[in-house]
Amino acid sequence: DIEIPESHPRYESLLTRHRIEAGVEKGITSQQGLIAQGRGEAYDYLLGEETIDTADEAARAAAAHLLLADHAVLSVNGNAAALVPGELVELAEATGADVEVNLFNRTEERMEAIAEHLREHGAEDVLGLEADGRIPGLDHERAKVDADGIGDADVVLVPLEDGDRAEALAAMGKTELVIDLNPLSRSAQTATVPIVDNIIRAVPTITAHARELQDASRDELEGITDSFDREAALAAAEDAIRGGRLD
Ligand code: PTJ
Repeated sequence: DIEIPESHPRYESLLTRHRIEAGVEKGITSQQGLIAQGRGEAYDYLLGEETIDTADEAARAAAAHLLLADHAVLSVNGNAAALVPGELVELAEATGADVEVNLFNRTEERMEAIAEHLREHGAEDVLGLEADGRIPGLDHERAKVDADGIGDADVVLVPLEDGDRAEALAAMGKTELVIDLNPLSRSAQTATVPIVDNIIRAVPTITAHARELQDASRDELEGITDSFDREAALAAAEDAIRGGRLD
């Protein structure tokens, strides 16, 4: 393991990189995952590596959707598993959501390695290995889901999703909660709730809101989801990035 002093000005960013590298070494994260992380880092740098107010509001709306759901599923890919395995398990526990491994570049080895990694971090049931359901409109491998998981879900959290799948899930009528640092990506653009923030910060933020809203009434939760303005959140994130560090 490498040692990064916490006082380093870019501590979190270096820690994140290290986790992604370790993920590749463990057979969890794909090589493409490294490229995706690099792209994400560039946006995060421009955002000031912090959770902007509208991302916090989005995280709160996402928490309300997860609590209101009949069946919520957290979709986990190779980057999410490497970066926030324990945090995803905590979010699942706080909201009653299921956890499903769902990969862009699906291989049985990586499916197994990620499921095992999540179990090591406390997950009891990990879905995704049965793959007896399909997302309509996608080619074979990328369409695979569990029929009693994402196939059945009314609310899905899809961190770092590729645009095609985000669109196909939205076309199935699912409420999509997307974590993506690029507010212009098709995933963020098609999401019911786009959370423009680093997954490292976003997942614990959603969990904190879910815990705080634990005893909220249905009316109160619906008030939060109804008043969330996705267009305004996307515009604010884009402004923050364009204004970036020039402010
Ligand atoms: O493990 P797999 O096979 O499912 O593959 C996962 C990746 C992420 C490689 C795959 O879905 C992919 O290629 O995604 P894209 O099209 O590169 O999109 C990833 C998006 O996530 C980009 O818009 C990035 O800006 C964003 N992103 C990258 N790292 C982070 C991030 N968003 C939030 N937090 C991050 N740490």
